[in-house]
Formats: sequence, C-alpha cells, structure tokens
Amino acid sequence: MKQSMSFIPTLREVPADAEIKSHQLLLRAGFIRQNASGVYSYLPLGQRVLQKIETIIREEMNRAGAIELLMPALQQAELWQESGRWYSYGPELMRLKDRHDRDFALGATHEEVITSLVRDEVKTYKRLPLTLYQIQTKFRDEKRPRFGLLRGREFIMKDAYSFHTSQESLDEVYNKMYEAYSNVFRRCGLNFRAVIADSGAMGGKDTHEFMVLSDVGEDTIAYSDTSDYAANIEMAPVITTYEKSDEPLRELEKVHTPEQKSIEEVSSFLNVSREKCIKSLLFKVDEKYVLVLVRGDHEVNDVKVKNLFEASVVELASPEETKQIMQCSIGSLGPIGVSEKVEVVADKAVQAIVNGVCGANEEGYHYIGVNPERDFTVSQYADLRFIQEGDPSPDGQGTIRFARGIEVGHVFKLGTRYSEAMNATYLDENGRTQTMIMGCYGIGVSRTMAAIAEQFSDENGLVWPVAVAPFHLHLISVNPKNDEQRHLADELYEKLQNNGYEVLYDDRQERPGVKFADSDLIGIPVRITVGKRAGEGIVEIKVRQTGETMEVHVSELNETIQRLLAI
Ligand code: 9G3
Repeated sequence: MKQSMSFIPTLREVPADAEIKSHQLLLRAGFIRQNASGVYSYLPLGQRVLQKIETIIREEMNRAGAIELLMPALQQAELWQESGRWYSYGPELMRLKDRHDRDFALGATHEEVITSLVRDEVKTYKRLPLTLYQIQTKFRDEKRPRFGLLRGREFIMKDAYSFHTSQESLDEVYNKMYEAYSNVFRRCGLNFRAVIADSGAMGGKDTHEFMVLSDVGEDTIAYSDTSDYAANIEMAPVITTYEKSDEPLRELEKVHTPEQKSIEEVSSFLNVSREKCIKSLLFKVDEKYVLVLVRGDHEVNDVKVKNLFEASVVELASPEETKQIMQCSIGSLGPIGVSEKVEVVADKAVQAIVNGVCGANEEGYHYIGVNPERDFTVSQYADLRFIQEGDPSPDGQGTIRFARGIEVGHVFKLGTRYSEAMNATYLDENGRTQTMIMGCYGIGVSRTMAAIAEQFSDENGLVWPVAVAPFHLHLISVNPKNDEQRHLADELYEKLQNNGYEVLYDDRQERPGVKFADSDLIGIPVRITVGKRAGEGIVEIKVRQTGETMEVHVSELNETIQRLLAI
C-alpha cells in the first residue's frame, strides 16, 4: 500500500479522554476512531491487525475441530425468554423493536441462538460431539465504557459452542480449546496466564479465563509465588484456618461512639485492632436482605456471596434501604439484635473473634466484648472474603501474590444450563431421549488487539509482533523528489511485494522527520529507508522492537529481511 493513496490519519497530540497508552496510540496512529462512547471504527491499519488475529484464531479453532458458521446479531426475544435471560439481564442487554413491534435483542452472546439451531438440526447421538464457532460483533451496553477497545459497547468476539453426549466428551473438547487458546495467545506474542475463574451466571462448574498480565487490567489475579496456581480473585478460595485466642471472655457492653463510622475510625476510637472488629454489610441477594459479616481487616467477596446463595443478582443495599431495614446507617450495622427478616452469614474468620467490636444497630453506638455464638448467631459460616496477598495459596503451595490482568479469553463447561431450558435433546444409542451437555468458549478479538498494543508499545508508539502486524515492512523514501532515491524505492516496493512481503510504502511529499515519527508511531516490525546512499545501492534497516539499525546493500536485503522477520 502506498501511503500517498491510503487512509492513515495519524495525530500528533494525545486525545484528551484516552487514559491508557494502547487507547492513545491506536487513536494517534490512525488504527481506530471513536464514533460514540464505546463504539469504534477500525481504520485500514486496525482492520488489517484484526484480520491477522482472526486468521490465527481460525487456524487454531479449525485445528481443534471446531467448525465456523455465522449467526445473526439480531436475536428474537422468544429465545431469551425460553432461557429466562430476557428477564434476568438489565440495561446491559441492548433491546429493540422491529417494524411489527416485535422484541429483539442485539446479540451480547449466542448461547440461545446456537442452542435453538442445534436443537432443531441434531436429533441423534451419532452427530455429537459438535463444536461450532463464529467471529462476530457483540453488543453490551456497558455502564462505563472505557480504555478504548478494552471495554466497548460493540466489540468483536470469537464465540464457540460445543455439544456432547457425556461429561468426558465435554472434558475432551474443553481441554482441546484450552490448548487452542494457549496457542492463539502465544502466537500473538502475549504474556498470558490461564486462571481458574468463576462461572457466575453461566452456571456449570469448570471455567478458566485467559488473562494478559497488564497494569491496566481490570481483573485481579491471585497467583502462588511457588506453584502455577492462578485464579481470578473473585473465586480464589481462602484456606486459612483461625485460632480462637484463649483470653477470658468479657461482658458485652454498649459504648457511645459518636461520628465513628468506618472500621478504621472505630478501631482507633476504641483502641481495638481491626482484626477484632466485625465489619457488617447489608446486601440485597435477589429479593431478600442478607447481613454479611467479615473481620475488620478483610473485604466481602460479593461473588462468593452470590455463589453461596446461588443468586443471580447480589448488590450492596443502598443507604436508604439500609436505614429502612436496619433502622440505622451503614456505619452502625452489626449482627446483634437483627430482625429475623434479615439473614446473617459470616466469613469463617469471624467465628474466631474473641471480645470483639461490632455496630450496635443504633446510630452512634457500638458493642465491645462481643463474642460470636454467645452474643449473636449466624445462619452459616462460609468462605466469604476476598483472598489477600500473603494468604496461603489454595493449592497449599506458597503464598498468594496479586497481578492485574486483561481478560482476553474465557472457556466454560456449561453443562445443561441452556440445553435443559431450551429442550435441546437427542436420542442415545438405546433410543432414549437425553439432554445435550454443552461448553462455550470466547475470545475478545478487538480486546486482544488492544492488549497486544498495551503490552508491546513504547514511548514512541505501537510495536507490532510480526504475526499480527498490519504490514511486514515499512519502506520509506526520504526524498521522493530525488530521482535516484525514488527509483530505488519504487523498485524495492515492487520486488519486496513480489517476494511475498506486505509493504507499506511511505512515498508522501513529507519532511523526513514526519515520516520517521509516523513510522515509529505505526509500529511495523521492520523499516527500510532509501536515503542519500541510494546511489551506492545502500539502504538503512531499522528493527522497530529493538531499535537496532544497520546499513545493507540491496543485494543482501532479502536474506536480511528474512532473518529479521523470522517468519
Ligand atoms: C448478556 C449480556 C452480557 C453478558 C452476557 C449476556 C457476559 C453473558 C457471559 C458470556 C459467556 C460466554 C459465549 C462465549 C464465551 C463467553 N456478559 N456473559 O452471557 F445478555 Cl448483556 O458471554 N458466551
């Protein structure tokens, strides 16, 4: 492609609302442009990178035995009503009506569509297992789209779905997909970890997320400093055991704690360590209220609360709800004297507190000398807190460290969550009707592009690994007005393309400084500069990733490029 006839609108200045470097650079280098909040156009260079990533994904999906199809983005509401998700999803699911006033959803994911398709077409065990995938646009009306392509409202996903007659068959495909995902992200050059994840509303049990390690990642990974254990912090179990101290029990006593709300304030006001404070938070768990207790130095893990109650929605009660239900504000909540319409559950650490402190459910008052079992009971003690750095690793090896990650892939063992609800059945070898067992597997394609940009860019711009670069070579003629230089550059442009390289040719009438700055910004792996030594047949080569430069005679150009691109 000749830049004088292309569409690569680079920018000098950093766009104001772009906070992270991949977002800034993809905008500045002319790869994307925002149309609306969380909605982007992929300009020619961005589109070429997407194509490279999709090609890698297709190769690995096909190798894993998955078959590509393409489903509609427009999904009739009836399917989502069958699965029940029409009612359980809120404003995040984009909905619309057609001209006949019928309800539709814009596809946020395709479990319903694929299950209805397979249910209608597959009736016998002989046709299973079957794994189908697509690469398609998804719509999710995120409350706070941000970080460019990392959290958009319209994005590109590869989503695959597998159908099985047995758990063993699902396990086999799941493992193949796990392997295929590892190949995809390795071929993209990404530094990733597969972490044990929470299946959330998807039902099913096994699930792994593929996380690219990055400081701008929204997810926190809890990993062991000695073993290969790694889990999304949302689900990392806590195996710590707690010893009750043998100090003598003190009397329960209510004390005035004016204006003391937070655990920090209460513990310093009463001169009691945070480990002896009981933090009480009121949650709305589906339609009921639950008071969750954790030790003062721990945090409630709402995903663990959700899984404990197998709820679909768990939210912190608002200050108004709290006042109405508990007759006091959030800073005075406690487990003593709670009305029976509120269930009380506690993290296991609370059980070992002796002579602790908790809110008195009365404005400005707390209890001291609080002893669980004597002064209050809970419906159950469970693992309800977030794991913390320094906690023992759940696999019993080493201690937990945190890292931040960008979720680029997610694989699930769905079980019969959708096939049951939508009656996707088959006749087994004995002629008996059985429900299909399913798996589903997603890769954020546009998000992967942003994750690569985030991981590889430097202060001068984007840096693309060869496998996903928009072009292999960036050919620059320093002074197109100089016949010698222009002729050599034109000749190399033809020759290199004939040798199978993808070449971006900067033939613009621009100052050399502008060309070099744009070249660093765009991040094509190898730059070939035709300048003042053109007459001697000498060109300069620069490797974008390392900054290494060398002068080469055109007769050695081909094998030099071959070595540098190592493709
Ligand atoms: C929705 C909306 C948002 C959603 C979903 C549904 C996430 C939803 C989970 C998945 C599970 C897998 C197939 C590919 C791999 C991931 N956010 N999920 O189901 F209606 Cl608005 O998408 N789907």
